[in-house]
Amino acid sequence: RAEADPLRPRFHFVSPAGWLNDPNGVSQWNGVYHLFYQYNPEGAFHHRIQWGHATSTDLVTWTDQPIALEPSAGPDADGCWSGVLVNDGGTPTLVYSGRLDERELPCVATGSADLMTWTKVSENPVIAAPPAGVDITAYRDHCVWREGTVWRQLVGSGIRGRGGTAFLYESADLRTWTYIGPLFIGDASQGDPADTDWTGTMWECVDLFRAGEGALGAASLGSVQPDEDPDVLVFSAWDDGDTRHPLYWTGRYSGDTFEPAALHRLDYGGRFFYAPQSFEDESGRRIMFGWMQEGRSDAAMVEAGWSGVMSLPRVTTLADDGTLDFAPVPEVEKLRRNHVSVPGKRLVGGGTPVDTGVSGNQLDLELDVQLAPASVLQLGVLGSGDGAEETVIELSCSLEGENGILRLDRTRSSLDPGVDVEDKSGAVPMPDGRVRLRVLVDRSAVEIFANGKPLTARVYPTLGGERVTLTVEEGAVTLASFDAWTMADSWGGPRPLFP
Ligand code: DQQ
Repeated sequence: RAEADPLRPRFHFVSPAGWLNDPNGVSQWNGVYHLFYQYNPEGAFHHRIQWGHATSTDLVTWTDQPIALEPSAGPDADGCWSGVLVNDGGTPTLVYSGRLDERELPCVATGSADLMTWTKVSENPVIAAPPAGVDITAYRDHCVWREGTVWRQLVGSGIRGRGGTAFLYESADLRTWTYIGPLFIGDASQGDPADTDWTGTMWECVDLFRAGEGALGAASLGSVQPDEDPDVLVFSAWDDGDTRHPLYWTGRYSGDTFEPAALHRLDYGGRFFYAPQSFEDESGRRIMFGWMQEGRSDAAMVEAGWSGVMSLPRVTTLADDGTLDFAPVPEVEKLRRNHVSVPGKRLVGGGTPVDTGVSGNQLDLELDVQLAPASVLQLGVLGSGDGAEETVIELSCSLEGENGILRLDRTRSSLDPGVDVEDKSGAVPMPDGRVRLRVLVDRSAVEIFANGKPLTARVYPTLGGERVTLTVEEGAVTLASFDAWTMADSWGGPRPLFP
């Protein structure tokens, strides 16, 4: 079952067995990139979560390492949930959520110099209880940074009847923490759970960093002047209903609070790029990973034997309008093979698909297009010859020709009636109708970037289609360039799946 699975991605990171969810402890340490992740090797379901671990020198090929953290008698007996890695004066240190009896508390483990063996500290849990007297919805996940001579920590949470929040703490040694207060409290009464930017009743996986040139890291947080680049508070909006999507506030972190300026959607795929975590690498880039969860039933996951895909690492930069832009790290281009360049042309509406001559189920596509006002361009991928299945990426330009919408239409992406095919879409700036579109297709994983705005999702084609088509549904589109590559497997072949 393992190697033949046509839906298992080949150049995205997937776990060697069972279940994967959030990226954890993402970092670069003495030149080596470390990716830890929420892992259940026992099967493709979320249970008694451990920390899987993989390393890389190029963010493209990964080497599996021994399990970093496993539940043991004590505060993490029921799971080692999400957390981060920090450098405590040369000692690699993990701060994570220990789960016991359906609640989570902050725990710490220290690592060997090579980050391969981890020892839980005797002080665990390092915070004995959530803040007293606050009616919380949940309490877990961590953002930890050095500020001057102290450590600061955010723990994701929510206050019942009000909204999501992050509690701020301070410590001299990562073992004893003083509660400061909520950094900022969202307002769950604004909007409702159906909104793609509803802030939820709990914030999972909070991640605070400085945006902008040089991607200043957490070390300099708190030292900003009012006119400088914004700080960014990323969180995964959660609710005990269905709400699961990543959002971010831009604003100013100063003193003990965060003054929000604007709220943004982080990825238009919503739950398909969930629980993102970022770090600043040794070259000063801010790199983010997210969990591309499945869009199929629990039973289908168990049957497949694996679940969850890690997104490609993304470089996060600050756009001129104060929002974040994203692009896959350039290292990914190492996997490109068989370059095909589709000749530039002007395409006019009529809705007839043009075969591009490009095909494959592991692809990197780069298009530079200009849409006339009110035009609609569709790029079909993973299309079967008979057209029965196709995943459609659509760009539409507004009447004024400066803004538009990126949409992913999955209604024909799969003949399997049991998979998620909900429409995904979001706004994209399109100055002069111009769009630089990047699409990475890796079997069931699709990552789309339109002028830096990402839309990530999963698709489950059943017919093995590989066709790539272009269709101008309305108006006129100039195809300035269209480059396509086949993407090699990062494991030199299919990623084996261990039972
Ligand atoms: N996943 C972890 C939690 C986190 C959630 C558990 C987000 O720590 O809140 O596996 O997907």
